[in-house]
Amino acid sequence: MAENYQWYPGHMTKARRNMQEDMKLVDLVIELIDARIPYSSRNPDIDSLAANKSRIVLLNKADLADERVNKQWLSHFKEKGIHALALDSRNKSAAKRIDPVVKAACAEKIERNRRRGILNRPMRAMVAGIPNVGKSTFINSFSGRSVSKTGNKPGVTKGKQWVKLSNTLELLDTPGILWPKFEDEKVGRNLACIGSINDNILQMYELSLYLADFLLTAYPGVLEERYPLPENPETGLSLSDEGASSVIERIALSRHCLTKGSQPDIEKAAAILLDDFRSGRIGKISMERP
Ligand SMILES: Nc1nc2c(ncn2[C@@H]2O[C@H](COP(=O)(O)OP(=O)(O)OP(=O)(O)O)[C@@H](O)[C@H]2O)c(=O)[nH]1
Ligand SMILES: [Mg+2]
Repeated sequence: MAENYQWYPGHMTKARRNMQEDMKLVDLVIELIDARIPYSSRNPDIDSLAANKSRIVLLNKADLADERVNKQWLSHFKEKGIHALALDSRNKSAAKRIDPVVKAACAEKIERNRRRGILNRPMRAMVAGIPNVGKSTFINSFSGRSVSKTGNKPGVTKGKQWVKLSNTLELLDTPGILWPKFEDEKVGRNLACIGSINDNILQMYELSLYLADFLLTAYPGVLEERYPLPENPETGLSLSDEGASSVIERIALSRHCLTKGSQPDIEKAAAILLDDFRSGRIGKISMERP
């Protein structure tokens, strides 16, 4: 499970080495990023690791992101000459939509092979992305069988396994795990908001304030819709007029979460807000725009 990932320098070195080894075997890299935070969930090192390879970017978990913003990201990547697709990986028929994108991304390589007289050699691809982004889910949907366990398991086969998907494509059955970029504090926070890095109880309240702040500004009205509350009788202010900390307090009140001393249980409320956001119950929301 993604929750078990701890990115110590040693792990990062190992992940990088694995990635470099696997990279030698493939023609195409299918890079999964999270549609809600395409910037924060993308590891820029992939650009040098996958230099000279055909590339596809998949905006995964697009079902949880803002459709309008998904479109903006797709045109952003298109402008940069990168083949991209927005996707809900759990949906098997949607996963098939990448077939023509693969052909387009590999067109040059296929043509080069043809000129050298190499015909019908399938393109070899690997799936890469940070933990929990949906790599295993995608591989299973795309291949139509259960080749890759969702979650993490020790004791995998030493030899590389290939899954033949069609006459034109073979997939490495072990996904490449990319390390997140934590250097920027905001990136770390965004990754934590979508649940792709450890929740630390102490930091959870702080994180919920960050998320509430973002939602109040970028998606006015969604919090009121999810946590209906009359205006504050003391101040006469509505939820959106009050700051993030009072949002959390009022979520606690609306969910009847009280501490033993009858105070709003803000830790519980913080967990509720984060959980509701991660599972899409607050709505389709994108935290980053191109
Ligand atoms: N809503 C939604 N959930 C998804 C999608 N793709 C994957 N998930 C869910 O995201 C979670 C993680 O998916 P995995 O496929 O295990 O992710 P992974 O990248 O293989 O994770 P690691 O093996 O830990 O690196 C699972 O609960 C999936 O059901 C998607 O497109 N939409
Ligand atoms: Mg996996």
